[in-house]
Amino acid sequence: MHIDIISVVPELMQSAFAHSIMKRAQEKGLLTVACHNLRDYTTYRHAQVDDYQFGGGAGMVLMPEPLANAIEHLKEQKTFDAIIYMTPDGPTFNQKMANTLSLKKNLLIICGHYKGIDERIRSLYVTHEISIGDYVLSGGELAATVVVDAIGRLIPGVLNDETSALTDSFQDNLLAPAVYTRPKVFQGLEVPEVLLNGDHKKIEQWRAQNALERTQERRPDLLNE
Ligand code: 6GU
Repeated sequence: MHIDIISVVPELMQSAFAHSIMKRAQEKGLLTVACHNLRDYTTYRHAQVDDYQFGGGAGMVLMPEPLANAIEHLKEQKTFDAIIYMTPDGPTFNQKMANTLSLKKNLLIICGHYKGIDERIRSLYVTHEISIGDYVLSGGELAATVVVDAIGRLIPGVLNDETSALTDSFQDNLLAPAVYTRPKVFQGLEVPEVLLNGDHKKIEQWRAQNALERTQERRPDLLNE
């Protein structure tokens, strides 16, 4: 998969993609991420990319021409399966959306900043909009890193143990079961006996039960989806 990201502060994202699983995905050649600075695509003086909004009101808006220049430039090099605008007024991101997007080949993500982007870019170019939750961030960059991480780890071959994404929380509308490691007793609390005796069938049963109980207790809404 290849992901292009357009942003006014690409530096905000670079380190998120340079470590851990995102790093491994790129080293394995399964994922490439290219961050593009919107200021490289403006023809306005002083690398201006934003302006006051028509009609008045607080906050700057990203102008349409630099965004269109950047998008057109990237579209000349590849065909995008989705052009995604990160925005708090989009549909809320979830595991199902991550699963769907992880099967795509080329994604383009547009990060807004300030009050957002000129509405005409949304009309003309954007095919998908994504919010990561009901709160407002200063820009789409942190949200884009969340989305890229969630998608990237689902690309086949990225995770070491291919089954481990299948046992994640949300993968089948269940939260993941509790996990334990050494020592067997910690501050008086013991690891559940069933996990220690090597009976894999019993362990699977315990995990399924624990996942169901946790979901009922913490996120009953998931069970009705
Ligand atoms: Cl995608 N962008 C911004 N600026 N704020 C957000 C968001 C996105 N998702 C939740 N809050």
